Amino acid sequence: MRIDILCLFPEMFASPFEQSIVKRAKERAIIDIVVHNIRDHTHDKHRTVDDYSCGGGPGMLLKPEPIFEAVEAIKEQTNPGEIPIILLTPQGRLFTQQVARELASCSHLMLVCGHYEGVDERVREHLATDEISIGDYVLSGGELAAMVVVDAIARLLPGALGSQVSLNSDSHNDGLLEYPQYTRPKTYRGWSVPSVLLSGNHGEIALWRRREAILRTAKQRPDLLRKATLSTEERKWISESLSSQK
Ligand code: 6GU
Repeated sequence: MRIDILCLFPEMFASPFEQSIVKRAKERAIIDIVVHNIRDHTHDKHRTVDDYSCGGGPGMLLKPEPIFEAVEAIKEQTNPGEIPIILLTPQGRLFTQQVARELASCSHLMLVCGHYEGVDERVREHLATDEISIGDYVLSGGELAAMVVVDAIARLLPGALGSQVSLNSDSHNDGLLEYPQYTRPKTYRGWSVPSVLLSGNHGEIALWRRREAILRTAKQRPDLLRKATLSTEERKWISESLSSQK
């Protein structure tokens, strides 16, 4: 998979893409990440990328021309087919594990990082094919969001992780948060690992984990439960646990 990132601060990407899973995916040629500076596609002496908002108001906007030209230059170098062009902006659709899976199936993506007060609307209307936000808060630029998106995609690509098993048990994979996990020692500062996990009874362990994942999701993220598929028995666990807390 190839990901082109268009931004104003390419240096920001150096360290995050040189560690851990993204680094390994690059080394194994599973992913090719190319970072471009939008400023390289300006033509004036001051390499201007921003301008005032028409109609007045505070803050500067990213001008359309360097962004259009940067995208077109990349398209010319690579396969001319349809490439998703994703604008990273707080106004986008929410990035979730589902969206990460969807993007991980593409062979080529472009991520355009917004900045300042925003981006000229014509980039949204006539260039971007998708708009993504990583959550309901405002970052000073799209670069950190692009790192989040690339990381979440990279670990889904076949061969990027040590084992595919670790993907299946991830939080959010089945719409639930992950169950609690423990390693050794069996007792640490008087806090013991739940005995079921040391029982060797795989049926009991799976049941305990499922129940804990459901109860944890009910407590921390009740919004996720609406979409999860639960049995009548599992729904009962939730109502029992809620009534025992009262
Ligand atoms: Cl993609 N960009 C910015 N600037 N802020 C954000 C965001 C993106 N997602 C959440 N907040």
